[in-house]
Amino acid sequence: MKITRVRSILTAPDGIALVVVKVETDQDGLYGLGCATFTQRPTLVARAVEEYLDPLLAGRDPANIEDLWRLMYLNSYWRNGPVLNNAISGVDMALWDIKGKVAGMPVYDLIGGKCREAAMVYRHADGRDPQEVLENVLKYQEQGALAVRCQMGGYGGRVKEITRATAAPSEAAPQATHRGATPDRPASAFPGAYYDPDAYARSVVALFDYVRPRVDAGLFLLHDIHERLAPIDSIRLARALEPYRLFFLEDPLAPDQIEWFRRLREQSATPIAMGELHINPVEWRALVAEQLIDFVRAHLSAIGGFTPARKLAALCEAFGVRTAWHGPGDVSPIGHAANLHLDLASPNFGIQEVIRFGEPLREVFPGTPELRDGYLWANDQPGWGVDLNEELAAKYPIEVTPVLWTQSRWPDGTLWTP
Ligand code: GCO
Ligand code: MG
Repeated sequence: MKITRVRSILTAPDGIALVVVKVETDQDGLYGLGCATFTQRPTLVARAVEEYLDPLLAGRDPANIEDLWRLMYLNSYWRNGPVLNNAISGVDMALWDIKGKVAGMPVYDLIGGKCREAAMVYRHADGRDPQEVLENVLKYQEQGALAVRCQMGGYGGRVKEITRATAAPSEAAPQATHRGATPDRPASAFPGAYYDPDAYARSVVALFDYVRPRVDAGLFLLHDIHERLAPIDSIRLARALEPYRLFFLEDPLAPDQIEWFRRLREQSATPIAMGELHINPVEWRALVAEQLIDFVRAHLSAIGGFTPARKLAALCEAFGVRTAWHGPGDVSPIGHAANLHLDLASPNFGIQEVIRFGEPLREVFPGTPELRDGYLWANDQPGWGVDLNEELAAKYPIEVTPVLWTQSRWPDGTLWTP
């Protein structure tokens, strides 16, 4: 069997740019699909696939996944960047899809079989104030959710976006439109997504103080700091949240702050989740081996796909760390299926993040996993069990514009990790 062509498909059925890679073979009708979604830089991933991986892989046997993964990884000499990792992931997941189709088995069967029937998921409850967040949590609770993430406003609390127009030097500083986490800022402030880290941290404690006693005691609650605080303020917040028994507190620190995790661990018993921003194995090795985190959360395509994620899951198992793979809207249904197959086959699975899959997305990707009663369910079709309707995908072109939300700023205008 030989690979004949590797190409990428860009589509945005639910309004978020997704990158899918298709690996075609010389066997009639046999192909595989993989997720390569880096939504902030989708066209670069597509070019890496078509200009470098397609010629590299043409004529090779798709059965040798381990060898092909290393071939793609080492071929650029410089490695471990998000663009190339995503491109490698697109091919890697497609090769697993092909292997499953050849064997007539879902991927979770290929890697050892099910440890559980379905994966417990958490839903996202947002709101402008604690009351609105609570209403959304209760709505999910009624629908059978077992776990809910609570956020007030965007990441970092209520964010006020200043565009170039409102930040013209002749204008007075834009005024705060609501109390709380929207700060005043200097006149002629740079454009960006402004938030006040101190007000944000206080608002999170107030949020859980309001929500926790008003929902079922057994409902799991989560929160994502999204690296919005200075390290010591994250530690203080993790301690303040202990009485509310979070299932986990996510991204209290940035990937390059490994030393701070040691301090955080000594200070707080709030369970910690980390890893959606990881791209290089050195970023997670110490966190897992020193048991500094409780849940690993890699974005599968950003670390290079299913092959490295499977190894990461096994490493975590040895150290008592559980998995909580990244599953937001900027993961394609193929990527969600890859998360799910790993969830089903990993003894140390913890929880799965998931979004509501919109109707257009389900039509473009027939076989998308089903969300039911607080769990995500896979079908038992060979490979990932998810296909791509390319004609329909073409009806949802992606849009490439400068990303504003990653220009997150503190009240004085300082850029901070988004
Ligand atoms: C999460 C996240 C995401 C990211 C997004 C970036 O789901 O935990 O932090 O929503 O912000 O994937 O593109
Ligand atoms: Mg997150």
